[in-house]
Amino acid sequence: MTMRIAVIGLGYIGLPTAAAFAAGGHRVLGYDANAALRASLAAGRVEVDERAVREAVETALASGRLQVVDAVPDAEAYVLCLPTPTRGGMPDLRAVEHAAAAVAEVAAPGAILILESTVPPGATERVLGRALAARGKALADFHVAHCPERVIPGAIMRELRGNARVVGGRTPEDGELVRRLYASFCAGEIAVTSTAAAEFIKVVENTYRDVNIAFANELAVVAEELGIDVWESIALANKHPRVAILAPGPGVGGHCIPVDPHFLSDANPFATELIQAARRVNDRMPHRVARRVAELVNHEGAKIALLGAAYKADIDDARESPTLRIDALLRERGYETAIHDPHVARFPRPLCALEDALAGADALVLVTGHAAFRAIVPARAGALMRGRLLVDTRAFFPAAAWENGGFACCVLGRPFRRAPAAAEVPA
Ligand code: SAJ
Repeated sequence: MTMRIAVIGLGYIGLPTAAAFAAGGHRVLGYDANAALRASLAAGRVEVDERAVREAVETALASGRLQVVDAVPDAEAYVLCLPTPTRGGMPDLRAVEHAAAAVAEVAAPGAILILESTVPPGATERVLGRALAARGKALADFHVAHCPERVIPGAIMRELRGNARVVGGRTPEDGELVRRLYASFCAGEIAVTSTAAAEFIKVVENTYRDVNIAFANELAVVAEELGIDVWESIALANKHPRVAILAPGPGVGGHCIPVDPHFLSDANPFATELIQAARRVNDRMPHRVARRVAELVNHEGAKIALLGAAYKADIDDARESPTLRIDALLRERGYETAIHDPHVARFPRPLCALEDALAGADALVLVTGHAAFRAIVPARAGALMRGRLLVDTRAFFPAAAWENGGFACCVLGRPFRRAPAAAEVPA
C-alpha cells in the first residue's frame, strides 16, 4: 500500500523518517513550524551534519516523493515527530499539543494518526483525543498509534531501516495498520502492543541506559578510591556472559537519556527511588570533573581548555552537553575557560580553534571523545600550554604517550599518580 503521509516536525527524527517513507514508495508531505527550515529544505538545502541523513533527504526531495509544504496538509496518515523536553523537571508537551491541534483541524475521520515523540505513558491518546474533541471530532473515528523512534545520532539511517520497533495501537487493528506502514522501510521486527505499553517501553529503554551509566559512574568513583582501574575492571567484568556495564564519563547529555527517566519518576515519585538516584549520580559527574580540576590547578588566573562541546563523540549535537555544565562550574570557581569542538557550530558559549584553546592553558580536559582528537600530539599541545595536565574524563587518550610528552594524566576512574617529571603548574 502506498499512502499520502504528512510528517509534522522536520527535526533530527522527522526529516530522516520522511525520507525513509519516501524511499518506501509513499508520497510524503513534510511540514515544520520553522519557516526558515521549510524554505531551506524546499530549495533543496539540507543542513544536516550526518551524511547518510543528508543524502537520504536530498534523494527524497530530488525524486519529488518528499515535498516540503507551508501548512499541515490533508493526508491519509500523519506522523508527529516533535521534541518533548522537560521544563522544571516536568515533561513539556507543548510542541506535541500544538502539532496535534493543527492535525486535528485538517484530518478527516479514517486517517491514521501516529505520534513518534517520546511522551509519558498515557499521553498519546490523551493529547490526540483532546485535540480532536476540541474540533468536534472523536478519537475512535481515527486510527491511532504511538510508534517511538529508537535511532542513535551518528547512525540514524542505518538504525531507522534496521532496528526492531514497537508500535502501540489504540486498538489491535490500528497497531497492525501502522505496523504494515512502517514495514515499508523498516526491515527490523515490528512488534504490536497498546499505546500505553509502547510509551512505557520507550522511556524504559532510555531509563535503563541512564541507570546502567550511573552504575558505571558510581563504580568509577569507588574504583578511584580503591586504587583500581575501572575501565579495565568493567571490560573484564563484561566478559561474563550475563554482565554488560556501560562506560563512565563526565555526565549524561543529549535530549533523551537525561530527560526520559523523569517521565517515569513523575508517574510515581515514591516507587522510583533507583531511577531518581541514577539521575542524581549522573548529574553530579560534571561537578566531579570540575572538583578534580580545582584540586589539581589552584593558582590565580588559571586557564582550562575543554575539548568537546557535543554531548557525545562524533556528532554535532550539544544539547544537555556535560561540557556546558563543567564550563559553568569552572567559571564559577574563577577559571578562564576555552572550548574547542570540530563538529559543533551552535553552542551557548563561545567556541575557538584548538590552538587558541590550548594557548597558555594550565590544563586540558577531554570531555567528548571525538575521533578527530586522536590527531592531537602531546608534545605539540604541551608546547602551546602553560601547564602540563591532562584530565581525561573518558579514558580516551593513551596515557603513556601523554606522560612521555611530559603530562600528568588524571583519568576518570583510574587512580591518579602524578608523573614525577610532570608539573601542571609552572614554577
Ligand atoms: N554515555 C556514557 N556512557 C556510556 C554511554 C553513553 O556516559 O556508556 C553518555 C554519552 O556520552 C551521552 C549520553 O550518555 O552524553 C547519551 O548518549 P547515548 O549514546 O547513550 O544515547 P543518545 O541520547 O544519543 O540516544 C539514546 C538511545 N537510546 C538507547 O540506547 C536506549 C537511542 O536509541 C534513542 O533513540 C535516543 O536516546 C532517543 O532519541 O530516545
